[in-house]
Amino acid sequence: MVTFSVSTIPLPGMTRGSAKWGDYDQDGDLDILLMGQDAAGTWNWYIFRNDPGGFNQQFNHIDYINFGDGEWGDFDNDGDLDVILSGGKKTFLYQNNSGTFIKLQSNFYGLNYASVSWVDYDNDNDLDLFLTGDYKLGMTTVPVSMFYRNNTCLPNSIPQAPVNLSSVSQGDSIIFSWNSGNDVETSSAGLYYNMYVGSISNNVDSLSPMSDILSGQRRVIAIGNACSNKTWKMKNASTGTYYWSVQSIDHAYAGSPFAPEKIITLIVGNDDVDKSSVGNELTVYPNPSNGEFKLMYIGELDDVKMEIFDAHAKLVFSRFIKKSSTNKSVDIKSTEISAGVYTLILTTLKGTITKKLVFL
Ligand SMILES: [Ca+2]
Ligand SMILES: [Ca+2]
Ligand SMILES: [Ca+2]
Ligand SMILES: [Ca+2]
Repeated sequence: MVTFSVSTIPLPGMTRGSAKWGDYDQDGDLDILLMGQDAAGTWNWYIFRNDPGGFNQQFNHIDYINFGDGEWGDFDNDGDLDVILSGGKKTFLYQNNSGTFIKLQSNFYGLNYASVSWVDYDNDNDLDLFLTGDYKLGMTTVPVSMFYRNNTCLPNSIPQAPVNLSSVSQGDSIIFSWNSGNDVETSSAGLYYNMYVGSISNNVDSLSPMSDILSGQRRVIAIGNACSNKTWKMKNASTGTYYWSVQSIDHAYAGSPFAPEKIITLIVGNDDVDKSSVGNELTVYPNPSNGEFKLMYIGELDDVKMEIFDAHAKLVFSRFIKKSSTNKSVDIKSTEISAGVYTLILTTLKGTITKKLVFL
């Protein structure tokens, strides 16, 4: 069973609205945009800044906005997060002016029961607006869905990739880290990050970035899966080789290309680890050996990937052994490897087995 702990961080109760995360002050942590109705029945929107020790209220705008939605987005491409709010038959756009929010005149429909989202639907590198909700037309109310194309600013430039990617294994975890990317508009400290991890090159089967990993183009309008962090821990990982990279995301939700892909091999434990029935079917003999040994198997096996790693988890030998129904052993010569204790990993479709291998 998955469990979560309840935090004691104090925040006002809100209803009939929404809560969104964004680093509006570009200091590398996520702040909260909160809108709706508070316990006193007042229709408010707030920003709570993420500070050491808790969240501090920065704004308390009584705009009589309720039954609706709010969202962060850099609509004017100056690199900082602005705010759109809709609800209570109103829609307001606030421009972030060095941390102070200025309400702009706009021609947006005022909606009730509204949903708002930024999206660059015409792919011209600025955020357009999508609004849905109830619109009061005379004596009747009609549901509407509205696109507003952004014509107000210079196009956003996509950020540059993070640099100095590194990773280290720790038990059954891998800790990934990198240094900041860059962007013309959004400060380096304000960028978000978005990772992929795969079991083969250019694959996302362990962690998907929801981006095209070749171009970096985002498939969603959202901050990255690593949020504002420049380090990320993958827990409960299995023995194996992992291919990974990370991209920067700016405040217009544009993704940089991914940094050049990195590789890390994780070996969980030093003792024989049998993760499948294959452990009863594969043995090596002799062990210890002088580098020449036999891989012996019982029954009809699938193809076997054999990898030998040194004490620093560096791959020193690999061989792919094709499926065979006649030979019950395969001679392996790895005599160029110096004496020592190594880890042998055998992978088949049935699973993985890890063995300690000693060369004399
Ligand atoms: Ca922040
Ligand atoms: Ca802005
Ligand atoms: Ca656009
Ligand atoms: Ca940018």
